[in-house]
Amino acid sequence: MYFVSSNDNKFREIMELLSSYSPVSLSLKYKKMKLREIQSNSLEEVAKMKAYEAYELTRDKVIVEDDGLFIESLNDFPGVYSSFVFDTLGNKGILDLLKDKKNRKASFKSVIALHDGKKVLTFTGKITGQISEVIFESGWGYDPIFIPENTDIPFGQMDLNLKNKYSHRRIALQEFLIWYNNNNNNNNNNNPNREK
Ligand code: ITT
Repeated sequence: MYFVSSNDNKFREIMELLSSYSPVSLSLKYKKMKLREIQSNSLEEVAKMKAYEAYELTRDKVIVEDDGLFIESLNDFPGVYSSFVFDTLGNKGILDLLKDKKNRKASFKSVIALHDGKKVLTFTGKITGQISEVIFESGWGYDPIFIPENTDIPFGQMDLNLKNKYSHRRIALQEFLIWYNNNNNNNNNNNPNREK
């Protein structure tokens, strides 16, 4: 199965997760490519369209991912426009927009879409947190300004393992892996019902 994305960081996090989910034997190949993102107010729709395009390219089972950062006091901006806003305003632009806002609540959402050769399915992970007052030094994307709930450490200052404990991507991937395990039992060496 392929994972198609232009973002190496996503693949790194997904591989770290797969290595810690030992019951799942899934070999994931990375195809680096920027897929088209349609205009839609739904991450699910964007992810599905990415999955159709990725399948046309690979002609193999494929997963893709679409993410969005939703900031409460900005009426859920940047949301589905997160990629464009990151490339244009960046983290500094986001902090400027929040300059006078007391409410810094935000959520991060990941939608993983699978094309299994016949149909497209989506798996979602959502977490809540806060936008920081300052831009922390390390991390990619919005990681330097996003502090997940139940910790005061921004994503940008977490190692892969710790980020995966909190992350929207981990939740979506876990959903996908549950589906994958249930639907690939015949090929799974760890299936307890498998004939020895
Ligand atoms: P694709 O090629 O997979 O589309 P992308 O980087 O364009 O990669 P998205 O459109 O899914 O990714 O993501 C929207 C934005 O959110 C984009 O600027 C990402 O860098 C950022 N982002 C996504 N997941 C993130 C995470 O876990 N931490 C920080 N920023 C993240």
